Amino acid sequence: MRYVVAGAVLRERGGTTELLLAQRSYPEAVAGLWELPGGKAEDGEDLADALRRELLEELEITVEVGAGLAERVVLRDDLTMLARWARILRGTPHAVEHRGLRWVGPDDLERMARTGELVPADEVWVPELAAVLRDD
Ligand code: 523
Repeated sequence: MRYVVAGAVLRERGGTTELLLAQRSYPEAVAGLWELPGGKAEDGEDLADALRRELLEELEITVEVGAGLAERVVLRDDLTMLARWARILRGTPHAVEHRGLRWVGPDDLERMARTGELVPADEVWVPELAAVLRDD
């Protein structure tokens, strides 16, 4: 089994918590839609290491990787996607491979899910993400 690991990157802003979303630039089917940034782990690569590597490559940030979100998504027979909470230790996110980046609160996130602006596979995380964004 191969894994795609995505990061739920949070920041504190004026007493509210925000989540980083990244807009995919490829493939055609999902270009323009927003996702939790991440990518495929190499065979045998520790999943936290894989997420740190992907976010450094894609966003030029160094993150601390935390616990996993509850839901996992089967993308294909041989490919499962999961997400981990993450916090920026160094750097400001830049869209190296993405079309754009944005920070959202729970209302924005839920609205984007309703209007089909998220990568479909990522919709499974919206309830847990929104709950944490509201609680924090
Ligand atoms: N997803 C997805 N949501 C999400 C990510 C990071 C990835 O649905 N938040 C899917 C999209 C692709 C697969 O996972 O089907 C691999 O993601 P990708 O392309 O971001 O990972 P890479 O860059 O490691 O893989 P390659 O493009 O194959 O190099």
